[in-house]
Amino acid sequence: MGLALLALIWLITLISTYFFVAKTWWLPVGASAAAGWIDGQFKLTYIIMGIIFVAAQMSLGYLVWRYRETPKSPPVAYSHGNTTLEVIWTVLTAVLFIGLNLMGSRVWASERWDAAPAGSTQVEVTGMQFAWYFRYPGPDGKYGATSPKLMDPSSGGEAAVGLDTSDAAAKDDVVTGTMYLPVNREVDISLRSVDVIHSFFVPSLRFKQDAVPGLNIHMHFKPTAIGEYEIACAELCGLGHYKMHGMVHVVSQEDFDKWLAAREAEKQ
Ligand SMILES: [Cu+2]
Repeated sequence: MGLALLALIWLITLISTYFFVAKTWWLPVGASAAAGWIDGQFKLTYIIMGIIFVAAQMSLGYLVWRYRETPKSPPVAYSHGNTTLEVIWTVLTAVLFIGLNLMGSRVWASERWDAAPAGSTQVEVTGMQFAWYFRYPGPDGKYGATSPKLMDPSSGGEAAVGLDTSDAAAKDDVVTGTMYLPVNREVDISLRSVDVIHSFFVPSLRFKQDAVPGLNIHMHFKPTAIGEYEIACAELCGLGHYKMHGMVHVVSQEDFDKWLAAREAEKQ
């Protein structure tokens, strides 16, 4: 029985480790400036945790077998264990946990707390049950006023985000259901939510941030490869959560300008 348990524990350990080593369910190829940084952090975390995981599970399997019950086994005795060892592994775990957190938080903090560079593409992202809307401030570079009183999600587009069309700055605002971004230019995002907490997640851009009702959350990131990337809502936000999906089209600056000009023209 001891040997069967040892084999089972080792087998589960090796099979689950294999999927991480073979990167079976890995993230898609990174397409933003922070991707290398974030992937490096993932790698470091997985390597350290992987070594600890394999060592712990292998020893567990071995000990289960080593101290199996035999006719000669002595009666079970209570052992307190070893306080010094407990202190050591608790401190080591804490150092590792806090250290990895501090390292990882620097990536997020640089996108959150450092101001977006001048000349960034401005996009306001609004999450609502169950769609994403994207607003561009237009040639004046200023977002027009919005009001919760004007919000009508069933109408979609400008009405969904509650755009106040009587505001002069709102005249050239473009609201779309698909996100377009120019490549290799920093994007200054204003993230908002109409109803509940949503999470704007673009795996390829390694970007994920909650949208919280009542808050306008500024973040910035830089897409570095032309392509189409999937947006998912990463916060369970209601019955239609699974279909709260969208696309980011990262295009050349020229294509972006053309696309935006076409949207402006549609408005007139
Ligand atoms: Cu959602």
